This record gives sequence, C-alpha cells and structure tokens, in this order.
Amino acid sequence: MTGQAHRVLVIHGPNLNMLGRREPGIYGSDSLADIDARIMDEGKRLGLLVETFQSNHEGAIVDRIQGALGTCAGIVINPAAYTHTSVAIRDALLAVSVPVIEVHLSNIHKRESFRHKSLVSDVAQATLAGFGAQGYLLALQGLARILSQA
Ligand code: CA2
Repeated sequence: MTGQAHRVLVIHGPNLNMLGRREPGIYGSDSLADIDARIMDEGKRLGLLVETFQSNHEGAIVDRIQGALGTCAGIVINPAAYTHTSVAIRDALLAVSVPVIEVHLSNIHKRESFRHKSLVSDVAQATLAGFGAQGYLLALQGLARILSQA
C-alpha cells in the first residue's frame, strides 16, 4: 500500500456491550471485546487505521459521528435499536458524507416487522445483515475496496 492509511470508525449502538452475556441464539456468544479484537486484526490486515466505539446513548453516537468529520475516510455502523428510530443518527451520517457501511449481526428482515425498517440503509453504501460478527469484517473489506478506488 502507498500513501497514508485510511482512518475508519466502527460504531456499535445500544446494548451491544451485552454481547455474549444474553441472547446467544440471536447474537452469538462472542463478547464485544472479542469482536473488537477481530475487527482490529482485520483492519491491520487491510492496512486501515481502525477505531471502535460503543455507546448506549443516541447523542453520544451523534457526537462521535460528527467527530469523524474531516478525520475518518469511512464509517462502519451497527446502530442497533437506533437503526429503526433515529433520524438524528441518519442526519449525522449524511452530514459527514463519507462512505457508510451498515452492519447487523442478525438478519433484521427475518425478525419482527418493526425491525424491517432502517433509517440508515438508504444513506449507507451497503448493508450486511445476518452474518453475525463476520459482517463487521466483510464491511471493512468492502470499505477498503471503496477507499482504494476513491
Ligand atoms: O442484529 C443486529 O445487529 C441489531 O442491530 C441488534 C439490535 C437490534 O435492536 C436490531 O434490531 C438488530 C439489538 C442489540 C442488542 O444486543 C444485545 C446483545 C446481547 C444481549 C442483549 C442485547
């Protein structure tokens, strides 16, 4: 790789800090720390500078997205429950105007109807749902390719 490594922000939304402790049938048995370690390894392998962030608070997520303005080349986000409700997170992603990849551990389209609507999907470059934690790694691979072509 030539030139400067691209900085990428990976955001985990509310309750994802509980991963591995409850509902393993839906979300898997890995903890968020396990998943973050795999994300960091994959980022290194791809030559990306990855930072991860988790919050249970909508405003904190909006602040972190705004903080990416001018510093991050792309964002991977699992907005968790805010996927289905947050105009604020959607607007923040639009304001930063870098490629966004939306990730869901579960296939939200196979679940309750209130999970079928995402306020993020149409502002994202791509959405991955149903691959479990591997979705984050696939998202980084896709983002690396997009950034290498930009
Ligand atoms: O499938 C996904 O990744 C979701 O974004 C996860 C959200 C859910 O509200 C979305 O509809 C789909 C929920 C994350 C909650 O994570 C937990 C993990 C362990 C125990 C309890 C909750």
